Amino acid sequence: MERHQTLGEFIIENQKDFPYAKGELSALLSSIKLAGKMVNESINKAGLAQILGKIGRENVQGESQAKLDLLANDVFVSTLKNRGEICGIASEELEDFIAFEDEIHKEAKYIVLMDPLDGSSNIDVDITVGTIFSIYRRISPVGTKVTKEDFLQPGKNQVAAGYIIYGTSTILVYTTGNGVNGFTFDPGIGSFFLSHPSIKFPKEGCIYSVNEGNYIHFPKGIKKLIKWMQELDNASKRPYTARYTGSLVADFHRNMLLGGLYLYPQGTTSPKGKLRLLYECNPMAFLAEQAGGKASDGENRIMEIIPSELHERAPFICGNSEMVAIAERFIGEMTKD
Ligand code: P6P
Repeated sequence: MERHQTLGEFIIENQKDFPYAKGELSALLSSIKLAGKMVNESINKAGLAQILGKIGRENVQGESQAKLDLLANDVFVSTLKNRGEICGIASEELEDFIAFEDEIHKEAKYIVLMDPLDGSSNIDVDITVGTIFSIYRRISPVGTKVTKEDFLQPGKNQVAAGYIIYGTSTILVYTTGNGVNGFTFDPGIGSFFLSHPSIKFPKEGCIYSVNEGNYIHFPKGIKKLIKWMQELDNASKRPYTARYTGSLVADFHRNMLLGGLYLYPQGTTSPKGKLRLLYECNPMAFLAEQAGGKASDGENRIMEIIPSELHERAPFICGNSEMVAIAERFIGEMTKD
């Protein structure tokens, strides 16, 4: 009987793509897989285990923290630390990065940045949420304590990135720079199986994802773009449709499979937009480019931006190359006026 390849088998089979790695990256990806299974299990029974709701505290972003935000953060930090392949980790839920200072971890080559549970405001109403991760090789000397500079690298330096989408299925999607592959979790067996090999954006897309409640705050070019997509007689002659869940992972995943554009532009109330460059924009940008798409801040390639702060934000326009190019054209035309 033909069976799908497991994530573990896929990771090992593709380890040869990293001649310099002696399996550390493979072990790190496997620890992410394990943590994802543990978070998935908690999410699926959240309503029964009294782990829904807020904890009455705000994170460094000023966003109220959900109980599952902290649970997911703790699961990923402890599981990745225990595997011993990273020298430090940064998270949306932690003000500063964590340096693992024992001898074993100081010898590790990799660092991870993550949003342990993206879209968590959707949890209590049972809408899809996700985990986003981004992996870099450290730039400080192996054997020393990890530094802030290790975390403030441009997105083009990522060695791997991905997300786990906790939806009608739980799917781990990742890239190591050799394309994008998706693995669906089979809870009966407890393994992820290759279900979405070599994912590519469809050439054309007709979905756009933006919070139109912020329309009055958008730059003129974005307003013009949204109205253009809503007109039936636009040059593309393709009726666009709006889909927005308030969960980046869910909107990105759907748009990558069906063809679409995700926008979180800057606005008068958020001069650099809302999404965080290091653990939302960059990993999704890596995936988008590996799937034949694009990701920009409206002018510049997202993965070229040199970060200056751990939690800095960036305007984010990501999806089909053709749709991102149209958005950049509208923005460019309006800035010339
Ligand atoms: P808004 C979730 O908080 C998040 O970071 C993304 O997952 C999501 O796309 C966006 O913010 C939603 O923000 O302002 O539309 O609620």
